[in-house]
Amino acid sequence: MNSRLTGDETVLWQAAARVLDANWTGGATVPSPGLYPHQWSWDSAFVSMGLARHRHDRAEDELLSLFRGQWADGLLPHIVFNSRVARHAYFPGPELWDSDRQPGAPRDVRTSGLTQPPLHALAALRLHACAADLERSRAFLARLYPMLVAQHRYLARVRDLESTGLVAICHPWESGLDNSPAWDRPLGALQLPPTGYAPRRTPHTLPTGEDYDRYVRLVTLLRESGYHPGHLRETHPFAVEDPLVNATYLASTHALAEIARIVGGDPVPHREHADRVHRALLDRLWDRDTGCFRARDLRDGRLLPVVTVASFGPLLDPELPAPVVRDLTDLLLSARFAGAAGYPVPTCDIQAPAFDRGGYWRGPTWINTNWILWYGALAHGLPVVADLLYGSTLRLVRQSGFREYFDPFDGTGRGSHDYSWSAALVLDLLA
Ligand code: 2M8
Repeated sequence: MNSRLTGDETVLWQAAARVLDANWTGGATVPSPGLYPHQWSWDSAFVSMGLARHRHDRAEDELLSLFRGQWADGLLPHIVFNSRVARHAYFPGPELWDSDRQPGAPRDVRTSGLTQPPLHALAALRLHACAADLERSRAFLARLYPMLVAQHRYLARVRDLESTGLVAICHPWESGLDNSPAWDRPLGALQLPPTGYAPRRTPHTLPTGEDYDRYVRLVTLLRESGYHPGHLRETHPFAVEDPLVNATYLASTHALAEIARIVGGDPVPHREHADRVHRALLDRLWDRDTGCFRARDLRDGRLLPVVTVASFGPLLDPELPAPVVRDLTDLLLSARFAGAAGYPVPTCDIQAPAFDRGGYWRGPTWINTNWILWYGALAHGLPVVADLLYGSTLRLVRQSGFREYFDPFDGTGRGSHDYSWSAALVLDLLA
């Protein structure tokens, strides 16, 4: 624990550490014991950064445990299932994905067949930056490096659908912002046969049953194609270049270059690739007319209309030109995103018709997205913005605890209690 913490901060720290201890299953952390009883990909990246401040050994195990689920082509699945958890405990369970019938999937663990924002190299480097035992940490990085390289190679080979440098998501779950209003248009265009799935998820009012029919339909198409790259490229109906996903990809590509340097590998190809992703982000997703980044629907070539918190993701790009950073911060601090009475950035433009203050990823404020913006603001030398994000994010957990998400106007906690990344990122903020 940081010895300069005030009494109040120490209490917060200890409470956050208790959440992570309680959600530790022996080799990894569940996002929340009741609602999400398996291991999730970007959750583990966030959680590892908090664990690094509390139990460094566990932080490394967290990432290694996730990579047990990696497929032969490098795909790092968004869920690694715990076989000891009852079948009905989470929908959709392993049977939806059939990973055990895929030749490239691991044999000893069942997984999903989707990705999530690739923050893992960035997380691994952050673990190293606060390691007490540098020799041990270097050995950990050397072990993880080839797995990270394979993860990035998969993204570049299989998910760069139009050879632009950017990667595409093929399912809303891959964005991490599941029911974001940004996905309403491409999801609405999806042809739906009747399915037999009916989610029973009382703590959430959203996504709705109809959203789930569409989510399941997209997975069915992927599974039936054998998760084939050709299907993704040519026919899969949901293919979107998202600014937040690509910003995490870019930040992790930079981190990969640094990890390569530390472990005696060649950083140059990673640096060159980062440069390509940086240029593509600006060429393809920056919308000069509205002064923000937007997701691009590859199936009709158009930018998606709703501005969400993902539009600020490219603050993670260290080379973002100063005028672009200025436009983004102006929007971030405007009534559309920061008008929420001292609480941090909501998931959707408050003035958009789709904004819903209680609607999961359609309006509430989340700790992880605000952590990303805080991190990006610091890297761009914007201490005032970073301080605002820092203070308002901590205010949420002081007021409502480590909830999954929060009302952006009054900070009321929503969704699950004792949510791991909310606790972990508070540890990282306080460190
Ligand atoms: C939520 O996503 C899962 C599907 O992957 C779900 O709704 O059941 C999202 O908040 C996602 O970003 C997160 O990683 C996951 C586990 O916390 O839950």
